[in-house]
Amino acid sequence: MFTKSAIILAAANLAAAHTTFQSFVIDGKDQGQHFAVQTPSNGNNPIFDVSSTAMICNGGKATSDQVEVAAGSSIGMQWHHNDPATTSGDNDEPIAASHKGPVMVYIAKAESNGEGPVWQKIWEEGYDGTTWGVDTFISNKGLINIDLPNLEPGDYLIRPEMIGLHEASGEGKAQFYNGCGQIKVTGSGTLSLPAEGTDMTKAYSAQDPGVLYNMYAGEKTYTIPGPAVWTGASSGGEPSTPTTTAAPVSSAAPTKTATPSAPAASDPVASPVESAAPSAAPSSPASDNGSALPETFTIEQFITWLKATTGSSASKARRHARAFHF
Ligand SMILES: [Cu+2]
Repeated sequence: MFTKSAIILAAANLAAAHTTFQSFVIDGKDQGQHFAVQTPSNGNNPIFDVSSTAMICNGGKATSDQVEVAAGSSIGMQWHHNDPATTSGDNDEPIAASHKGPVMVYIAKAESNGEGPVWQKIWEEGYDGTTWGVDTFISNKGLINIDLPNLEPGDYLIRPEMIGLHEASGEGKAQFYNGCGQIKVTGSGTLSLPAEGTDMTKAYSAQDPGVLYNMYAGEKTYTIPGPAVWTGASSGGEPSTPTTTAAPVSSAAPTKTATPSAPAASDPVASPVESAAPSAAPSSPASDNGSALPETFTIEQFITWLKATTGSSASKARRHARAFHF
């Protein structure tokens, strides 16, 4: 169990271990420090105000360079704790492990400058009850690698982002990190971005459950803030939970629009669970799917049960979280 003082002590040690997006990695090759990347005006410091214009591209200035990448192919975005990256002895490279939270990627047409409701979320990784998006990010040494949607050719801004939730039980304390890169999409892609997208200065609110969040409360669920992943995104877009398998989209059928994957109909949790729990569970209706665990169960049933159980106490945990003063 965590105690309040332990949390305060931990938080005090987390002060300045931030991160920035610094280069593209295409076909395994780093394209060069800052090449086609809008370097943030604020160093590696986080943004706290979700309505700030820094939420668009972190104060980065547009430059004339671009990275070329074919529609539907993979694109890597490399982050580091410091700029330039510390090569050795930096325990907070690419980011302090305390900075747990989601990782997301958005895209917009370059001509928009990122301003207004122009962004589509194309990838996200939140929390599966064990691993955060940031944990994966750290094990990948700060590289966010995703597959681009099958976009029509043109100039785009791509915007990786992560949120550090280590102090986010206090309103306005979640740490937002983003950066914009400039890409020229080549190839024979056919998808246009929807006319209406997300304005990054309005994408989140300070009270969103995924922004005002006590990561020390032991909740096993987490709601990634912002819009849903665009259905045109060909891959990613699924938090890596063990209950869902992202439906692979055949690259041989580039004109096909990917649909977001849903839990398979044959998933065992969909069938009613025959009650094995005799009298102990007082108020659970027999028709409730998943609130009682049978004597033997699949991992999917267990996760559903766990979500149902922890979900019911989530709002209470958040109220407690607000009482903490760091
Ligand atoms: Cu930090």
